[in-house]
Amino acid sequence: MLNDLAAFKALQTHRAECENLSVHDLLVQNPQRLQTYSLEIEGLSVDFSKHLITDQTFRLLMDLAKACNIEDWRNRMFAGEKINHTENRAVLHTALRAPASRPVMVDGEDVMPFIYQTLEQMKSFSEKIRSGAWKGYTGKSIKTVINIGIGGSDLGPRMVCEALWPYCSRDIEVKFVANIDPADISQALQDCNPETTLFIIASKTFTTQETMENAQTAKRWLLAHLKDERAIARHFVALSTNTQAVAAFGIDPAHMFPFRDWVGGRFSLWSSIGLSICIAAGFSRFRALLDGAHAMDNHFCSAPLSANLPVILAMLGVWYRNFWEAQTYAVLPYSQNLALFPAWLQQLDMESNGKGMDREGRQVSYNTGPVVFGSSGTNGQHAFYQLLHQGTTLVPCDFIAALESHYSIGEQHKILLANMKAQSQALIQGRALKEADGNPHRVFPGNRPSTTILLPKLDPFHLGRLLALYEHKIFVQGIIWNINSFDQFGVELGKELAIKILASEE
Ligand code: G6Q
Repeated sequence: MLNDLAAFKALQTHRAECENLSVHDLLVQNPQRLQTYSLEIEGLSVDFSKHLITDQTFRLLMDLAKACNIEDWRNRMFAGEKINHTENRAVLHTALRAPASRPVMVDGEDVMPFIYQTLEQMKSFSEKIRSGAWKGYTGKSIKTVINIGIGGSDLGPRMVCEALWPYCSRDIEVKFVANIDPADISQALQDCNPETTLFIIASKTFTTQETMENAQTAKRWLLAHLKDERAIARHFVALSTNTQAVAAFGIDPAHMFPFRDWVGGRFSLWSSIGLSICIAAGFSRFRALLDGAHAMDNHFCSAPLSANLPVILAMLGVWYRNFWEAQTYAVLPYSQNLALFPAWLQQLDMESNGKGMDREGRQVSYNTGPVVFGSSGTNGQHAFYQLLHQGTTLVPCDFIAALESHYSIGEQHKILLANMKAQSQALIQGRALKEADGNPHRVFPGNRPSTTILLPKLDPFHLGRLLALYEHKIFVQGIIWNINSFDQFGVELGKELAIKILASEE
């Protein structure tokens, strides 16, 4: 097991030596520290100088990464090996953003032609919707698009559409319905005109209870107004792996945008699940998002471990989770357009690494994934940051911001960035009793770690890189913890019980 490895034990011994480490002192004493512990890769800069680490810690963390064969596992994932062993599936969201020229084989088939054929289908359809060439049943162009999906079929595209808002068409409104609460679909339909509304039914399995129920409601709503089954073909499309179920629902498989079982739900925004992004922001923006993610894939595959961003972020997370017993981790984007990023990341991280069995089916004897939470800054500062600064729990934080704003109105962006800098500084430097005028309530313990990630601008390319950075970080942690990050059996029991409860109430 992980905690039997010599590299793990060396970190345990080293941890005891870090008890009195003051990172603020290290920062003051060593002006080179920021340079040593930051990386800039084509404009994306990551500052990890405010972590509870020394050169020795960093070396030992990299030794652990090596001992866990990160590079080997990474290569196996990219090559299409079935590393999701509990479901006997490959894990190939990376192929969705790769160039067409390099074959990726799954079960003897090169999947790249299929990927590019689907991208072509998405391009052509989204362009027709955006130009108004696609007509609804009564001959009118589409004005509202409603994506009905949940979990991975919702959070990714919803977050990206919000993040790329400045790039999105103002002529077409794109909405998202996920919840089985009738309020969700009812409110989404409230002001829609059935003649100009398109429904995207996004479901990998096409059996998910919430999505199917909401899709049926949408179909009834449409037919109640347009009174002809033939209208469905002009107002419904499906994003799925399940052709049979799509046809059974009444959607022509010609209007289905396929993907394959080697795309996990929480990694699916790069697949046809991204159709709403193509419609909202345009296909070229979606392509730029894929290209950004691919650039991060290349970095992850080629950079040595000690200069590899996903590996560094992952190992810092392991340091706190396994050696400092940190239960939680906060993600704090200083960007209104990234307001949904914490919810997306929460699923990505907690569904991937919230596991207690190792790959061999043994109960682990060490911590795995943390509780992930967060919200956009500066809003969070006025809400839960109190605990980050003075609470009794260590919460490592990630601050994320774009250096350039899309908006030059007022002084807001400058103030936003100043606040972010101030927070990471306050967390690490703290305030001693003397500086707090002897008032213990105004003391900040300090020594609270954070990473700062800066993008040049929140554009599709850099957003793609940021998302892939976190995907690979979580992958690396799953390998260290020897768990399968790609299944999600933990969501099943509740689903089964809900069906039984429903049946018993009928
Ligand atoms: C993600 C999960 C889960 C999934 C939803 C929706 O990795 O598997 O969030 O995306 O349960 O599933 P469908 O797309 O099959 O409706």
